[in-house]
Amino acid sequence: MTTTEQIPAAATGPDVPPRSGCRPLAAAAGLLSAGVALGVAELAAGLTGPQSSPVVAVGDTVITLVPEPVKAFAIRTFGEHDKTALVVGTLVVIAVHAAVLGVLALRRRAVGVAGIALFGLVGALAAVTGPAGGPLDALPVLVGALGGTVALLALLAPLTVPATGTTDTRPDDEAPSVGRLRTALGSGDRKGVGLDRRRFLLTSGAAAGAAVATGGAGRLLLRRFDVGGARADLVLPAPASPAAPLPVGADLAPQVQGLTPLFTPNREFYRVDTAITVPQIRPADHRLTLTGMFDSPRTYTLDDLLGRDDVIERDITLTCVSNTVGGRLAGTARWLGIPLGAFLRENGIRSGSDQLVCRSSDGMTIGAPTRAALEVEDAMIAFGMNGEPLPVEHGFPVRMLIPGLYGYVSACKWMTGIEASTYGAFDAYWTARGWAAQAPIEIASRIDTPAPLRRFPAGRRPIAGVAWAQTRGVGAVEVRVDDGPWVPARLSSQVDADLWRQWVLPYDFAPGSYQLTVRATSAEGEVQTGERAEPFPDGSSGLHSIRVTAT
Ligand SMILES: Nc1nc2c(c(=O)[nH]1)N[C@H]1C(S)=C(S)[C@@H](COP(=O)(O)O)O[C@H]1N2
Ligand SMILES: [Mo]
Repeated sequence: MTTTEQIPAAATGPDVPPRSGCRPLAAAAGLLSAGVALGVAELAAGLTGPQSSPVVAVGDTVITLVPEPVKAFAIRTFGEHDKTALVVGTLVVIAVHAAVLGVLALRRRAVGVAGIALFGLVGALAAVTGPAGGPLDALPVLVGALGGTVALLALLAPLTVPATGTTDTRPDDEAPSVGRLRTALGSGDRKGVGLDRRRFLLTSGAAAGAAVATGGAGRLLLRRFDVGGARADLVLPAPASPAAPLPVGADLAPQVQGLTPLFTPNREFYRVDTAITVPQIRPADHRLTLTGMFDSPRTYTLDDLLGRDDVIERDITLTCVSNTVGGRLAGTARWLGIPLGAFLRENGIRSGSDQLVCRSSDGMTIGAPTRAALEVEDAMIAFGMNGEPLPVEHGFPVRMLIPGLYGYVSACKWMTGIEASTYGAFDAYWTARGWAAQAPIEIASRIDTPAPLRRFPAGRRPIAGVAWAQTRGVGAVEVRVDDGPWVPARLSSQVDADLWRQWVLPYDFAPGSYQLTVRATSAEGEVQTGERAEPFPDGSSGLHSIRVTAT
């Protein structure tokens, strides 16, 4: 081998056959480059907004594109953590690709650069076409891709320094020069290329530092989009029509350990939505715009809504269509807002409209039946939840609620628009994905205590839980032990037909194993069906049944 063969290799790098022992380091170089890319992108997103952060943008697109069964599986498996799982999944995919790209780029730099460019393009496309995306949102991904490319090339360079051997054993601290390497080293395992381990470590340290610093700075910058402070400063109006006082015995939870309380604290309230980053709407910037089949549609500011003289306070149990039998995707709160029906009539809603397309700032569309919006008592546009402004995760500053309908066809969060439309004219987000266009909440009941598969000492203990049949009301709850008769449980006092009711049945457990099953009957006499159905496409059904053991 002559020196003239080696020098062009030094200039181009990629065409030098690298030592196979370098592969793990090249994979690490890929990973670090991805870190730099994400960090730099996060920093840029600090300027353009959270929706343009690449992992968020890609995740948003994944949510939009994945088939419903996969989404249902994610909600079933990860519950409230479905989006964390998605972000982690996206990061794992990026990491694996980055490591592979690093190894490929060891031989051919062009492959690495092309790979990153491809990733950048996909990310940019995702950001721009995302639900809240604009052209500017491509910037962070593209800047990040550039940063990643620079990092990758810098990290791979010390893995393929042109030499007649390796530089592993190079004793001094000076940066190597091609000439010195060629002369100083002779013990390499491969001719033509060497490894400068020290320079690789230094460059790696710099890359890791850059990733952490840019990512951290981006995170800090992104905080300025948070509306937590503005939310805390918001003063809610007093209701012209307060919630009815609770009857005695409305909440049995203080007496029964493990029983779900009547009201769900805000921070424990279930959350289901497609938003990876929670939309942050400043109260001063919020507008609720009416469009479509109205005679006199208007745009409202938040102050317009808060300042109305028909503010109501109502207790409503909200339920998700994705709730499985015995599941926890249901919660009760005291909501503050304005009556939806009156609001729609005031704006001259036309009789031809059978669907309200509610739009949120993150591009979600929730299609609610106009008739229910007009006729269901206590349907509302809410801005308060359990005595506070809506938590940001629950739709701050404004959301919709229609008792008796699953959240995906009624409870639009971060609501910025209501279009009076028809089912014929528009398929809302979930309908376009195969979920039923209209979906009243099924009668449901759940055993909270004892917990499934629990072992406990024999003796008397309560079997207890909750049941709901919004707008109809729960009339009765019965429990069956093994194949025994249905035994009526004691119910908490009914607060409102739109609220769940707790039920309790004290039972003497002799030592042994038991199958406990619960069923509810609505106040109208409809008995909860034992026929099992999955949530898709219009809500689960079937009886909650658990096995426990007394010892
Ligand atoms: N903007 C927006 N609103 C939304 C959703 C969403 O994904 N985006 N999900 C709906 C669904 S499926 C349900 S069950 C309820 C849940 O409301 P919560 O998270 O406050 O419990 O919000 C509804 N409103
Ligand atoms: Mo839902």
